[in-house]
Amino acid sequence: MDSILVIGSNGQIGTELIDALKVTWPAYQVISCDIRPREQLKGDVFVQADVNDLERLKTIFEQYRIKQVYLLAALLSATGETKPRYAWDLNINGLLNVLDLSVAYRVEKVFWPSSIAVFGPGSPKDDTPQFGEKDPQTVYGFSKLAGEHWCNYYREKYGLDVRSIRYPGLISWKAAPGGGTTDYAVQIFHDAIATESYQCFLSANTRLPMMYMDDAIRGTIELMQTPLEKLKVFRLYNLAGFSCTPGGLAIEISEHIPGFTINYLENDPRQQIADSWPRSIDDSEAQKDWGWQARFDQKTMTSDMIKHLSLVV
Ligand code: AKB
Repeated sequence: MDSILVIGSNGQIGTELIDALKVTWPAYQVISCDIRPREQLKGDVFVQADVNDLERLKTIFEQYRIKQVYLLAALLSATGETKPRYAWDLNINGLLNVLDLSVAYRVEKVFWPSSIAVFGPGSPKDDTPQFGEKDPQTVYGFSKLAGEHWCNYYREKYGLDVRSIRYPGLISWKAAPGGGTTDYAVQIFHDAIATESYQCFLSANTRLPMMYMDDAIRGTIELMQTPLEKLKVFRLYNLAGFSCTPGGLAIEISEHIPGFTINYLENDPRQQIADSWPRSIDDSEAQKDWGWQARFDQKTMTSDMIKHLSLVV
């Protein structure tokens, strides 16, 4: 049976993407794959594997007829700084393993997420464009930038159809993010509902690009469905949702939880990472090429997060 393989399926994106893949491609079997044991069965089959273990991955590509791969396993910006060598190994060697196997087993399409972390202090801070200066300051950021080049290399050299989105910070209620600089924008909701207070590791005015998970999943599926001839930007796109600050988000949350209070930690190492990133993203290339348009802004995202989390917390 033709299959879709999702590597890193237990994570923040995988948890939600699998359902969307099943709806979009009902004739395909969806195989969830993670280094951690299965949490709950998402997709049709679960296989445990480390993306760095080429031999193990190979057995999966041999066993199933894989037509699409979504490689979501990665170490994010904050954790990456505490384990730089491992972050590089996972983010780059894992990608190369998947690209090689995808060529060898004639996979039709590969999705690999990049990030706003490819930008740095030399990039324009506002409406950061698709092209132009990129001087990432973190291992995560420069592994994503190197990964973009590798994806392009496999496209050019082997004709592999690899597509990619530079995600902003992703906000979701179904699964927690792990080890990112933008994670505050998820934790703030959990703490607001549980304790009506939050201690933020970024300063009140740190503006960063964010996106609600519903938009991120829809954008990913739309990109993967778009006919190749429409994708002019070598299949790799900036994507914007909205931008927000911890202070602004706290005010928005107070409209739903009037007693909510926030205070700010000083000298957290994640502040420096956030300060090196864009404040907002220009996604006009995605708009032009495949009609991308975000649906959620800060207000609608906040209402939706609080509605869902109030039911589960
Ligand atoms: C992180 O904060 O590291 C990620 C990202 C922006 O890629 N959420």
